[in-house]
Amino acid sequence: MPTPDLLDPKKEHTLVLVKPDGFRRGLTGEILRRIESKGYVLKGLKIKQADRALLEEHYAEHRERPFFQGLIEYMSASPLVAIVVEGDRVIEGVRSLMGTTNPTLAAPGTIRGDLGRDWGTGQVENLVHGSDSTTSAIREIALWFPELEYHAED
Ligand code: IDP
Repeated sequence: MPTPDLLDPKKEHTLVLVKPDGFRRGLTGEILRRIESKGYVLKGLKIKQADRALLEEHYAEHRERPFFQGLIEYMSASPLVAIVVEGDRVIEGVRSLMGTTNPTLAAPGTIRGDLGRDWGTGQVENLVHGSDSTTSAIREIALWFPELEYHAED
C-alpha cells in the first residue's frame, strides 16, 4: 500500500485553485511563484478536469445566485490546477495575494489586479480561488484531495 501524503493538523492549510483561465494562459508558474515566494509550502498539487458535481459541491453556497450556472461552465470548460498550501495564517495570506473578486477592481500588486482581465461578458474570470475561512479550507481540501490525510495528534 502506498503511504498517504500527510498534513500536520497543527499547521494551517488552504485550498488554492488556478482556475481554467489561469491554467490555459500559462499563469500557473507565476501564481505559484507568488505563493512560494511568500514562504508558503505546497503540500499537494494536481491538474484536474473538474466535473459539474464536484464544482456544484465546491460552490454550494452560491447555488441560488444568478451567476451560478455561468460559474460552473467557466470552471468546467478546461482543466484547472488544485493545490493544498500550508503556512502561518495562510488562508488570510493567500486571500490577500489574490485580491478582490473583480479583476478590474483588484489592487495592483495582487494576482487578480496584475493579471486578471475583464472580458465584458458578465462572467468574472479571475484566475484563482483561495478558501475564505478555516471551515471552508477543511471542507474544500477534503473535497479536492480525499487522498490527503492528517497526522494523528501526538
Ligand atoms: P472569491 O472567489 O473572491 O472568494 P466569491 O464571492 O466567493 O468570490 O465568488 C466565487 C466565484 O464566483 C468568484 O471568484 C467568481 O469566479 C464568481 N463570481 C462571483 N461574483 C460574481 C458575479 O457577480 N458575476 C459572475 N461571477 C461571479
